[in-house]
Amino acid sequence: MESKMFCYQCQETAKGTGCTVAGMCGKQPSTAAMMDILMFVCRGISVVSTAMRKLHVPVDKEIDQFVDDALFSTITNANFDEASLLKKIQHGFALRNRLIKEADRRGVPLSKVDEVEWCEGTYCNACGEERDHQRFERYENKAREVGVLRTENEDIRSLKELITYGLKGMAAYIEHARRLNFTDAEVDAFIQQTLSDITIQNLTAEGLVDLVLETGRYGVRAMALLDKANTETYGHPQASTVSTAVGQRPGILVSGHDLHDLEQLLKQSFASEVDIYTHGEMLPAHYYPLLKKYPHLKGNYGNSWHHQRKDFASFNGPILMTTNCIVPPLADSPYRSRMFTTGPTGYPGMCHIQADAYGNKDFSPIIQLAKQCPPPTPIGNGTIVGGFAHRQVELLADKIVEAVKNGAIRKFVVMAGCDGRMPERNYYTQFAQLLPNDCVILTAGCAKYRYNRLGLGNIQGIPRVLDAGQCNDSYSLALTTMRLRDILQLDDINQLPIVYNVAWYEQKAVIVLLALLSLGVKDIHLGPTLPAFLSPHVAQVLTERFGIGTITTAEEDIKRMIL
Ligand code: FSO
Ligand code: SF4
Repeated sequence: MESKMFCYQCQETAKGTGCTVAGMCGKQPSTAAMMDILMFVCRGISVVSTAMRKLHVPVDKEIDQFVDDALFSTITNANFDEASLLKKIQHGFALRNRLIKEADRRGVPLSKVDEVEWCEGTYCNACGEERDHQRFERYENKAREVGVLRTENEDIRSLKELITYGLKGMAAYIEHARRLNFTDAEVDAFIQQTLSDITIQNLTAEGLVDLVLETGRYGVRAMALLDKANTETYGHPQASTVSTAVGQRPGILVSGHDLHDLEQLLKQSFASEVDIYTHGEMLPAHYYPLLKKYPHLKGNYGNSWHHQRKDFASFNGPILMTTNCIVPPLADSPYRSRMFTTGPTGYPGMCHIQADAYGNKDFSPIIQLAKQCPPPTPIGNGTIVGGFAHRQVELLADKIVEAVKNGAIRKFVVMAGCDGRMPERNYYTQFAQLLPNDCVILTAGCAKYRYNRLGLGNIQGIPRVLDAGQCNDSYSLALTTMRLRDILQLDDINQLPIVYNVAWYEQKAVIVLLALLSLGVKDIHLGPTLPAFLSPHVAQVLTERFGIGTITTAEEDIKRMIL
């Protein structure tokens, strides 16, 4: 039977091989087709923009912004809304065609690839007229040729997709930084050059492995940029205790990663008699001085992203999704009409809050709705401790080094990454519980929800779970390890008493992984399963070159990683 779609970019892919009928995430084949076309558009734009840059012909910043937003929109659980994807595709083709004309005018030769030459039917290259009213169907048909399976060789496909998913994660981080007015033109040029290379160059497996590492190096740069953007805008994260209790006033729940959206909402709702709560990956907002100063930033509600059907139902008020991860609400869900999307996210029928030309958003519909809702139903009454990004850890450095030297800390375990629905992920809770008392967990990303409320205590005043923040704050963990290497006067970070037991789910975790590899980190245990997009041969190469492996049972892994 011919498959209806093909996607294997996340950890929950069907049967551990690929979603071919519908996405395990809820993505429909028609939506998958729109995403394949959107990636096709991005590759076409990138071929042209890269050729122009090579001949020093300037490329409009709008191109960078479009490519980053488009890549972000195709990340797992970000956008389920075909209408919004269709708009992006049309805009993208128009940008591509404009670039082609400009390249032509400036005498820039272009590769004759389908991504550049295909006339999508809405705007004819020759006359610029609208001429195809069945474009959706045309796109669906075209998607069959240009999706992941367009590359026949399994190993080349595997490496190209590994790089592409890394670029998607990188684009997400760059997009967050851009919202705070921090940009890095070289990172954008790299993203487009790499998309161009994998489209027009006949790269060998060896060449692609080099490109994997180069992608990791730019991933570090992208995360550094976002770290700078976040800390220069909101101050350095501080050790903080976040309440999981609720108040008496109605609330708005904010999920995803975009701090700028949260800040705008906090400002606009300041005098509205409503409270703002964080969900999932928005928890680290409470660690930033210029966000935690808002008295109505009340606390953290619920659990990691995949608990949202339960958490959103009992929250009672509106929910703002600033980024992934969206879980499609059930048809009779009590909260569907209370959900709003913004930025790269989208869901059919949900109200989308669009930014104006200056990036400002009007959140008043959400605030008005909140005022009519009952307060959240209490589901927790405790606290979460976090805020251990690089500056805060630096302040603890003497204590930490002393504890390592006197044997009070035996090992650090980097358990950064993502959470997910699969029952196998209980492994991470068990692993944390079985971890000897002289071990400290370094974490970032939503993986932390598996163990951040276990009450694992502290060692000589150092919490045993040091949460640096969101998945992008894995950069902080890298800085921390490099700092420890310097203080302990070691030549190599792999000589540190650190093991890596990283949980992955979607493509932001892929760029974190590639960043760690590019920094020379060896022996990363990746779980709960290795990515389906790694072919057996590519997985073997990564194991031989970087020591990448997966997990077994919590008991066995404690023995082999710690004891
Ligand atoms: Fe999680 Fe979702 Fe942050 Fe991801 S909420 S899974 S790696 O989007 O980005 O950690
Ligand atoms: Fe399947 Fe993951 Fe792709 Fe969704 S994002 S279609 S679950 S592989």
